Amino acid sequence: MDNKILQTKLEEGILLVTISRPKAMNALNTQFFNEMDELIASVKNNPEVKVMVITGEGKAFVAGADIAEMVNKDQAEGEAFSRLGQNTFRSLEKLEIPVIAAVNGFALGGGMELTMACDFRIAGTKAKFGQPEVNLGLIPGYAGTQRLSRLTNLGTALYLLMTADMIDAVEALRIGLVQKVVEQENLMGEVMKIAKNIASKGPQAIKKVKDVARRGYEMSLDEGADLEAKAFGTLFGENSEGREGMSAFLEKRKPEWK
Ligand code: CO8
Repeated sequence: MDNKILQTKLEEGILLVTISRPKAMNALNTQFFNEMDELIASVKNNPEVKVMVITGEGKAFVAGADIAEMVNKDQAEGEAFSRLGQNTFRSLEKLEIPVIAAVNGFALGGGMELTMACDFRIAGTKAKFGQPEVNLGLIPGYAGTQRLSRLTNLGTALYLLMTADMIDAVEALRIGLVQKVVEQENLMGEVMKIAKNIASKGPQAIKKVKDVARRGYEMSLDEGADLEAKAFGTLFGENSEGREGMSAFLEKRKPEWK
């Protein structure tokens, strides 16, 4: 029996990662973070992987950090557990390739924080989002207090963080937390279609657009625009991807990416 929490499948350049601990609603424990760190390291060294998709098995995406593992922690251990998750999610966010969250069900607490570390979120109609930490006398610990306001706005973030309200996929779409809502039974089909579409684009361009948009978001407009100009230039060298893409257009053929 495979006791791994992360089940993976590589298909046409798309790495589908299923979080599989359904008896505990896929709650995030130390084993999860260790496996995710290993997976991120292996993806960095695998040029076959063009896009990563993360989903959950059963009725949850992830129902939060593992409360049973957290309950006996002291102050130093609590802080360390927070940093463990923060570091993993930050490395996930910094992967060069796109990472899509396919939100199939409950994405609560650390689970919602995981979706927010992905590049964008596609939700099935059964998806539910929430930051219920204050119900437990806690606060989010995987940078949810930071990412939620950046992805929506400060008022929306504070409302959700303070009320611990659980919202459905349509409300998540309305506040800009998710980018698309699809019928539950079509979720994985739709997400794979989106992932394959992205994987068909110039791979260097996709990596650059992620890098520039993400890093630029934390800079002034002038600094971000400078980053963009430099990245733009790199796509023009001899044998470059941009040259191939533009030539293919003019020659009315499909580009051949390296
Ligand atoms: N941790 C551990 N076990 C969990 C968790 C969790 N987060 N969520 C569910 N489970 C377990 C339940 O205990 C239950 O186990 P058992 O069968 O052994 O009793 C099993 O999963 C099934 O759960 P339910 O019976 O409750 O299933 P329901 O369908 O009735 O309810 C819910 C589903 C609504 C998802 C419900 O389980 C729930 O409310 N879960 C907790 C949600 C929550 O509060 N999440 C936030 C956790 S705190 C957090 O994420 C902080 C992140 C930052 C941490 C920083 C580190 C310090």
